[in-house]
Amino acid sequence: MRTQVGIIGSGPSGLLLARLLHLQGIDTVILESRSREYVQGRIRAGVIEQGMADLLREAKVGERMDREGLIHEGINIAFANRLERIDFPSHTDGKVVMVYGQTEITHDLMKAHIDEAGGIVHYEAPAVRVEDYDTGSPRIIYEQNGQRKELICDFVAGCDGFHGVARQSVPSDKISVFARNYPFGWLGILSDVPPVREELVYVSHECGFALCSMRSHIRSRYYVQCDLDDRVENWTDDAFWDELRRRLPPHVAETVTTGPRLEMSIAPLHSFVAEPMRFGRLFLAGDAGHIVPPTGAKGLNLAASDIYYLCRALLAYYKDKRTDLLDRYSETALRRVWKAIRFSWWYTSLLHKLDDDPMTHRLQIAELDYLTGSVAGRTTLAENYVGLPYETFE
Ligand code: FAS
Ligand code: PHB
Repeated sequence: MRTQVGIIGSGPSGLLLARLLHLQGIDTVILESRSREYVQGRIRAGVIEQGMADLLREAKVGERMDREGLIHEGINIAFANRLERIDFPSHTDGKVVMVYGQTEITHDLMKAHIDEAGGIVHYEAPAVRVEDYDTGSPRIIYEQNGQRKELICDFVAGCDGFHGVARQSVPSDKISVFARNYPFGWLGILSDVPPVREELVYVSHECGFALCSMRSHIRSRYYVQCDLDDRVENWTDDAFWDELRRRLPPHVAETVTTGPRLEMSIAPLHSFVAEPMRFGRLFLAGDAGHIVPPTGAKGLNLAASDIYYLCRALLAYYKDKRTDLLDRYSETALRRVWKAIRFSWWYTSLLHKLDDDPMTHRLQIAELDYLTGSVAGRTTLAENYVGLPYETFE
């Protein structure tokens, strides 16, 4: 089988790239190891930067997001029994974020690209490796129905996430990796209860981090920092709600509406970057190239900026036989990635319980007191959270 752009992975990166290329008449085939139902059922990100919202609109899949998504003009930070709000528009020339679950984005992309446009996605067809990516005809070796097959392409987009095979198809001496693992995870609950506040609440507490988020006005997403060796089985719903309220300021805790879990899971926190993100005709995008702790709500949004650059580079090649944007993809994508990696690391280190030394938490409190009490502090928080600008790439 042959196509113009072979894509490994049908998460947000792969689906968005396929959709954008399809709208420009470029043929793609997506190979996805899991079933469509499995991919559709994943509960992940919740906050979208303006750049990603605009890209979804460009992909003509923004209609339900604009109808059902929640515009948020700020976040709250709780510390030392205080609740301090960071306003976005007044510190970023009017920028805001959108709360709209990754699950919904995946649904909208699948509906548009597969169901309505007939885009080719082979589910339960895991890629095994990418070969000949330094030639004009790279090949994706994959398995389907117990048979080994190959997809010959002009280009391969490795959109197969942190555990994918695209990055692993590159010899280790051709790729540099930078990694930092955090000694804690996030225990998350999804529940059909109204959120405790209309905007997100990030919590720094001596017992650990917490986050109050939502998917709608009647569906909430909460997280508490937990040990890496903790297990969902260790937690009853009541135990979760008690721990969340313990970490919130009392005047906020008393307004929490509790309810049964729809889902409960534990996610580890990592920072990871692979350099470069381009190897001949193989390009990495999204989690295949980088991972951030979810504290800064950057993971999904970095996938979007990668796809913004990669799509434009591929279109410049097919429309005008230009290779300059292909050559600039990795450097341009990584410049934005590293700034988000830095912010996510810094924001994670600021809000989480890092050790048992009381001095550590007091220094965190002092930094939060300074940041929320200073125009410069509120500006740096706001401009990073709403998302740093995409580079001009044309
Ligand atoms: P994805 O991992 O979403 O998709 C990769 C796809 O490739 C998957 O469908 C996988 O099945 C497939 N695949 C893997 N190997 C393959 C192979 N060999 N062959 C074919 N297909 C293969 N980000 C936020 O901004 N906020 C959050 O709160 C947040 N929470 C998260 C919680 C968890 C548990 C995880 C894992 C991530 C979270 N993220 C969050 C980050 C997440 O949203 C990612 O940034 C986003 O899914 C990136 O999308 P993709 O790059 O498409 O990768
Ligand atoms: C979420 O709603 O899942 C969410 C929101 C903000 C974050 C992380 C997760 O920083």
